[in-house]
Amino acid sequence: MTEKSTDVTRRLLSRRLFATTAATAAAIAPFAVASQATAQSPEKTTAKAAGRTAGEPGDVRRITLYVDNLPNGQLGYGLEPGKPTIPGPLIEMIEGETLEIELVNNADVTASLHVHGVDYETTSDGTRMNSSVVEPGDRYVYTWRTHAPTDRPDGTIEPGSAGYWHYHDHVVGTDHGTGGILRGLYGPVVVRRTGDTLPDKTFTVVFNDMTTNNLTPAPDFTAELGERVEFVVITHGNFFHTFHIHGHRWADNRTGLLKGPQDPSRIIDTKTTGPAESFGFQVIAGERVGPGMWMYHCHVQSHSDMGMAGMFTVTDADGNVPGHSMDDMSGHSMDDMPGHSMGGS
Ligand SMILES: [Cu+2]
Repeated sequence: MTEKSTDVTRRLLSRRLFATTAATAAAIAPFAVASQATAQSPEKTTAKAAGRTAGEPGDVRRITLYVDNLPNGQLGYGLEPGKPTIPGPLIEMIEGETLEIELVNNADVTASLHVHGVDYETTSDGTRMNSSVVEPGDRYVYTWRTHAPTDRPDGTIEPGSAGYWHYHDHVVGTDHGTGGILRGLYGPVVVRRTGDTLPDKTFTVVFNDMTTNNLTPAPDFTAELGERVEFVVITHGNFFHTFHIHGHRWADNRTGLLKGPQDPSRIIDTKTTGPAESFGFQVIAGERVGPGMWMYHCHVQSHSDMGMAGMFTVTDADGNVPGHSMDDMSGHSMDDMPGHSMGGS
């Protein structure tokens, strides 16, 4: 038995033990808020068939986001009242779009919404200092704007908004939202550029102190061989981490994809990330390596040993992984995660 398989076996065992002893109420898959243009592709497609790209930006959109208490003292954002998730919903935009987010605070503490990467005025920065926090029972509208790259008069280029970003509370516990982030008030934002390649599915991994998505061990994700899978990786808390995924690699640039065979972007399978940093990339599940149970984990050894490790399971077309039973593939959290069930969405 190789060292790797020994390790996987041990992980599966400890995972099963954990499943029987710990409550994982917060392990709920976030819903995505697709941009209008993104949402126009109705049927599920695979990368093999599709090559879908982000369309033109839509008009101003308005969504409602709820803050709710979760069991065990945790907090979450959700698209429906009483259905918070950790991480919060994936919010997608296309450069040029404006999003108005009405935050409804159903929790028992003052909360807010602070975003990274997009354009907003001080009235939308989610701080007590700028009176943009929401008392329990109240609601407040935050406005996020995005723009495409433009030429400045001085000949330089103003960058566009496209990127892998995130949002979080900025008021629970301290005026920096330290308590809100710790308890689960964070989520992913993806701003795409018109023409960007769209994924079949997106998974969000948030290293938050010594948890992953406020879970220990880390949640599991499943895709089918050949699916275009997007990972959004965010870090919060007090530690630096090193994200690593087995069997897959990506380009260390805005999209994680190469623009051509001569694109000089460095290809990596490991990236060190500190508090409030975020990045993302796309892979073809199992490309050149096939179906399997591919670990993803923090590569700071003490961190992975303490549970910052989960499974990226790539199944064949029948939903199976050669050499593993269905029982092996059922991590504790996957059972609780709609949309992350075996066989994909
Ligand atoms: Cu770490």
